[in-house]
Amino acid sequence: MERTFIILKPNAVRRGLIGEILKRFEQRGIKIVGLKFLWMTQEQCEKLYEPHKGKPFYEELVNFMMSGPVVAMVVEAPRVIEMVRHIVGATDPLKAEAGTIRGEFALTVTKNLIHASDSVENAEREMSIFFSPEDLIEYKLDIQDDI
Ligand code: IDP
Ligand code: MG
Repeated sequence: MERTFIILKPNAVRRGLIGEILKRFEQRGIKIVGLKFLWMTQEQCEKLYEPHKGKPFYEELVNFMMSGPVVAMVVEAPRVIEMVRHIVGATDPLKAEAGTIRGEFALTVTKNLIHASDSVENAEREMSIFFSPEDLIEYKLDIQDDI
């Protein structure tokens, strides 16, 4: 079993796409173990995007991510890191496959709607910025034996 970290970016919230996006994870059988609605602080945002510091798009990205509230979540499933990246689609919406979240709803790289961790190490690091261990809930999904 594996966990990953997801953020629905401020434009996903402003565009009323929270339900549409969460539905895609739920219907796939992915279990939500942590969920928060929050407005990122500068400190949280800089920690999250620390690996991108110094890149040309860094300032724009940080400002955008703090432009409104976001939905942060931790989800659990077998091979979930790769699975979620697949559901999300390529970073550039132009290259994101049809049927992916970015491939269906996003237009530009900066405003590509959603963040998802790309490795076990980054998932651990990123979720710890927003969730403490006691925020993550252990329970059994009704569908768990059928997926
Ligand atoms: P990812 O979100 O698909 O993992 P990363 O390469 O980790 O993509 O980049 C983090 C975020 O930075 C992207 O989701 C996107 O919003 C933004 N970003 C990445 N590359 C560019 C770029 O070339 N121009 C503008 N924004 C970018
Ligand atoms: Mg990334």
